[in-house]
Amino acid sequence: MAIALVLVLVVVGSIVFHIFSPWWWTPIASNWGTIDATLTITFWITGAVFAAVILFLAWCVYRYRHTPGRVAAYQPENKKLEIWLTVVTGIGVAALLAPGLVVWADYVTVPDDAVEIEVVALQWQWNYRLPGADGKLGTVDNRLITFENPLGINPGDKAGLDDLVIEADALHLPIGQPVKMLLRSIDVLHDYYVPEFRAKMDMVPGTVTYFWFTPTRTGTFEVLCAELCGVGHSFMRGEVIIDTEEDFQIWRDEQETFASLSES
Ligand SMILES: [Cu+2]
Repeated sequence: MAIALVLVLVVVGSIVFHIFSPWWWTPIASNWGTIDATLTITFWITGAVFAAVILFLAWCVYRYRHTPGRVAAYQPENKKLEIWLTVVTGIGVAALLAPGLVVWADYVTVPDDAVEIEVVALQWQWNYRLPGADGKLGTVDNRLITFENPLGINPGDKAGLDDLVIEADALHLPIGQPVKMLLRSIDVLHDYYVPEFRAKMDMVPGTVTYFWFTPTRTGTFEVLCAELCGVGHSFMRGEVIIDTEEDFQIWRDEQETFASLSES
């Protein structure tokens, strides 16, 4: 009886803790509300199953408690119960997976008007490259990386000369503008993650990965590396500042281009 009661309390306690927990998501700052929705659906389904299983266990502990003279009956097959459990489990698993597939399709379909911004990760800092007046990023090659050319921009490619180079400093982005984040790493695996944007992606040396998002509110947001990348991993932080269009232009005009960096 006491164990059955403890099991019921575990369920009640878990639900109460979930409702009153001080830990919850940071307020969202991007278009990815659907990612929160999939998590909420997951919480509802797993929460309901958790409560159902534990309460069933509590009921069994109470209902079939030891009574002198009572013996257990062995029932290896029960078709009706097996069909019922398979169908309910199948629906539950499909409901967990299907919303994610819909959101993932959006996540990998970059809008045509997205601006390309490059993030270059290295142990242990974040660098960025923004397209210059031509609106295009020039080609790069990691073999061209030097102290003066930290991103390995190809000096022979005219499109790269006006690219803006932000080295180990905050990235500014304008509110409401979809951005495609092109992710490069020049050493080990990293992962670009801003919790408020609800978007992240691994950065893999030798390839360019990406994700896209649209900032929906101004403010300063912390960038974290979400892939253990060496002893400095926990210090691999940065800032993204979402500006109004006017503030963004002011910041943008102050940045150094690749051409001006190579002259100095
Ligand atoms: Cu890292």
